[in-house]
Amino acid sequence: MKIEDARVIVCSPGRNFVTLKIVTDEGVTGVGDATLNGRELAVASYLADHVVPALIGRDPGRIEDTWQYLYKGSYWRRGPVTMTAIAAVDTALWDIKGKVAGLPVYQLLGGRSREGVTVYGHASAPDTESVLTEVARYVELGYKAVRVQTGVPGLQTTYGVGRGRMFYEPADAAVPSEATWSTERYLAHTPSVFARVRDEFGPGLRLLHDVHHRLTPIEAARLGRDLEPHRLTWMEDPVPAELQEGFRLIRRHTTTPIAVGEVFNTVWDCQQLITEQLVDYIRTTVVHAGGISHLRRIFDLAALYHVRSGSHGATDLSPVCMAAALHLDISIPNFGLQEYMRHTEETDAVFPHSYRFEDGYLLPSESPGLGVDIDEALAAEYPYKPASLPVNRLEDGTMHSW
Ligand code: KDG
Ligand code: MG
Repeated sequence: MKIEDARVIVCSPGRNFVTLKIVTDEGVTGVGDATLNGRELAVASYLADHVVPALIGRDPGRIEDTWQYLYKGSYWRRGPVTMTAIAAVDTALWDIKGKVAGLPVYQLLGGRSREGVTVYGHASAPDTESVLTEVARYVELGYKAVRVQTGVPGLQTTYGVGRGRMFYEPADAAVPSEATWSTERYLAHTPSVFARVRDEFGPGLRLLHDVHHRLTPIEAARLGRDLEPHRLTWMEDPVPAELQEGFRLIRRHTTTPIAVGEVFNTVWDCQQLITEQLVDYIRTTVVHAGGISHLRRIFDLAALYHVRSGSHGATDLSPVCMAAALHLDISIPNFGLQEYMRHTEETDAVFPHSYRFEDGYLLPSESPGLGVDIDEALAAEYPYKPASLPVNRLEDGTMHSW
């Protein structure tokens, strides 16, 4: 079998997505997500201009060899654009391998290690009282874990607070919109939200919170300590993680578990965090960390150090990524949680899939391969729309991490 064609499909059904579809000479096809929020066209060009020509004529069964060819062969290693492009190829080749074998991909990864993939949803609202209604909505749907984000008094907008129920989309303008941030206001407010939510919903519900890279290590240590009585499952991205040793300082002061990794691309980005046990959950994803092959390597390293998976699953990761993530999640021994933000109806229509939500779990498809596809004719009805993630400034105008 040989790769005969590979198409890069850019579309915007509800938001922008980049998808790679690989076609073999025997008519078997595979799909991979290549979406990098706000930088979609860079990956589309990387694939179309530099990767696709080298794929034609290759054996689609050689997944590892193709991964190494694209990683070592580019000379310029790592980075989100390169690793997202490699991820798309890797994911599509696993899809093809599953279809050729007549098995869902999780069977090729060792089979089930659990009955379902526990997911967490996003409850967000402008204030504490209204977020209680949103948490209740998820509990009613059967969710066992809920991420809680609220507005911060004195700030007009805050990361993670959606405009509509059960939907959140931060990439909102061609040129980045600007938000204002105050660490002081945030730290004064957030512990009281979790006190109220824990009080209302009791000890059984798993609660999570995303700090979105906005604190310094000592500020994060203080937040972690203030949140300890409310028993969070994790505090996510407390600080920007380029300085991995900075997590030692957070660890010294708090037992609130830490989850990091949605912006990481390789095992090298999380090596110190994992091997020094500075985090509890590693949140790298199929689409941004080199596909199923490389993400499994990261999770295997994590398993040696009692670190569990907690893959990113926001709406900018397409149903193709979610389908792939579920095959990995169900098979690995050290699964923790999977983020699950529901896609819009338009997105779901363009990416027909057979994974399903049931009582707080997502269940991977039983179809051969990944169990997801792209309807190319429908995708063509939703052309790309420039959209960037916002930027963030402190109240005095200083640029800050968003
Ligand atoms: O593209 C960026 C979003 O996916 C990110 O802001 C969402 O932090 C996020 C999360 O945890 O889902
Ligand atoms: Mg996050």
